[in-house]
Amino acid sequence: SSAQIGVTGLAVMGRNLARNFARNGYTVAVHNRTPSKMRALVEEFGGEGEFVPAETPEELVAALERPRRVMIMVKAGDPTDAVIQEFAPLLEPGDMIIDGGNAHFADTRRRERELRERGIHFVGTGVSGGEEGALHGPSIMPGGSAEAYASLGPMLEKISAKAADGAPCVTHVGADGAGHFVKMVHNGIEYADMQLIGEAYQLLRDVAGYTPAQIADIFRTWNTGRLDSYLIEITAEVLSHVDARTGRPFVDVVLDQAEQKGTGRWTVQIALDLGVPVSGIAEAVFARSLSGHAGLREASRGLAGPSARPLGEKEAAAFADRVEQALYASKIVSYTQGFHEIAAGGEEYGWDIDEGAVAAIWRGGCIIRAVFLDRIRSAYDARPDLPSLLADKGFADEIAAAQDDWRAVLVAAVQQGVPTPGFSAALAYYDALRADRLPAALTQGQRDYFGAHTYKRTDTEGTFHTLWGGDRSEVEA
Ligand code: NBP
Repeated sequence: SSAQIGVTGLAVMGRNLARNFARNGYTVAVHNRTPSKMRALVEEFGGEGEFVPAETPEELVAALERPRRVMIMVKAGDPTDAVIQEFAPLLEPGDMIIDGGNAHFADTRRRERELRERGIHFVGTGVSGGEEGALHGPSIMPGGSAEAYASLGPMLEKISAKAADGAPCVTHVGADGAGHFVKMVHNGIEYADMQLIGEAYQLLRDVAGYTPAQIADIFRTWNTGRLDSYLIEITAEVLSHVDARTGRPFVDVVLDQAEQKGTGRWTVQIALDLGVPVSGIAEAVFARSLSGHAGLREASRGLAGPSARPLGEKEAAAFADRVEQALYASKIVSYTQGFHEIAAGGEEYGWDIDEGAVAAIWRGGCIIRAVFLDRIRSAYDARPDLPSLLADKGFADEIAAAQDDWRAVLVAAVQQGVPTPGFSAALAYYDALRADRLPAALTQGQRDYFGAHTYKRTDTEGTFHTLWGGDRSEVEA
């Protein structure tokens, strides 16, 4: 019994995480339901470090030092419960089960509670960065108890990605499901980032008239500035890729129907429950669903509307600069919304989440890694009770400087019929927040008219109702 950690579930993610632990000097017991995958791992990568092959759950558990740490990397949902059922009876109080799959945080809360009753620590942890991240260093978002983190944290810090300043991209996010909650919002923000980049591309293509190769160069330039990020970098790569079969731009031969696995949808569903406006993330999820409705799109193709009239060379370059401003401002808004959801989740579930620390661990390893996250971290460091990212003077100033261009880009998009749900939702959110008065007052009047739902007044305390069907006098409710 010498292994510091056991990994069960050795598909792409589990295999690479096990290798990452081994490469960092840990002895790793490895197990998979179908043992051939376990044997293949040991055969192919056994030279990278110390692996203890386990054919059965009993063998895996027997190989571990105490308190035991068993990491589960299987398909989220029922398979995770099945594996917990298999391992929990073999463990003792003080031992730990770590679920690194993409679990729904509500499942993680339930599992944590059930295992806690048996004295077993359950650490639901978000792991971002795909298979490459798992091998070379992911961004890790563990929940669970502080006691569990004290024992597990140093190992996670070792295998995690490191930010540019050398800080490990892992932090104890909060109790029970906090880690999976934050991972969920991370994915929602990722959807929004991708949608905004997609809209920028479409505008550069249709309004500015650039080719995919030219747009790739524009993204490369943007990637040297404040938009510097993994997603902008790979966007340039995808746009400059030429299809070998046809010689056409790759982006022109791919079916334009985006798929999704569900974490973006969860982010929006939970935001609806929490009453948090994450309109940018919601538009990103809806944009993917819309793209997939092939029949509906086919039936709508003849609908009237303007077609884009590409700009001349000089105007196009100026327009591209404006699109950069619009993209950056919209990005600030979607992170504002995502961090609002994290704060609201923390309040609802009693997690003490340090938003600045969350921004910091997203700086490396994960899909949304970006220079921008340093800014968010600094904003929260400067003011831990920041009510909204837009309340940070730096971000507010940047939006102030960007907004004329942001609005001009949207005017062009609307006039030329280019759909920009992400840019538009972000601007509407911004304008609604800064408005002196919202039509919510009228909504309250309508609700009181048809349903006697009452309203409050701006000039005096109390709750009121107008006798709409009578003499329209006001009564106190
Ligand atoms: P998969 O999600 O494809 O799951 C395959 C693994 O689950 C195999 O080891 C399989 O064993 C095992 N498994 C299943 Br399915 N049902 C089982 C059961 N009833 N009992 C025991 N084992 C069972 O693997 P993955 O793509 O490596 O992802 C693992 C986790 O990490 C998932 O939760 C995923 O959402 C998450 N994640 C994935 C990525 C990514 O980029 N792929 C990124 C971040 C997080 P078998 O070999 O015997 O069939």
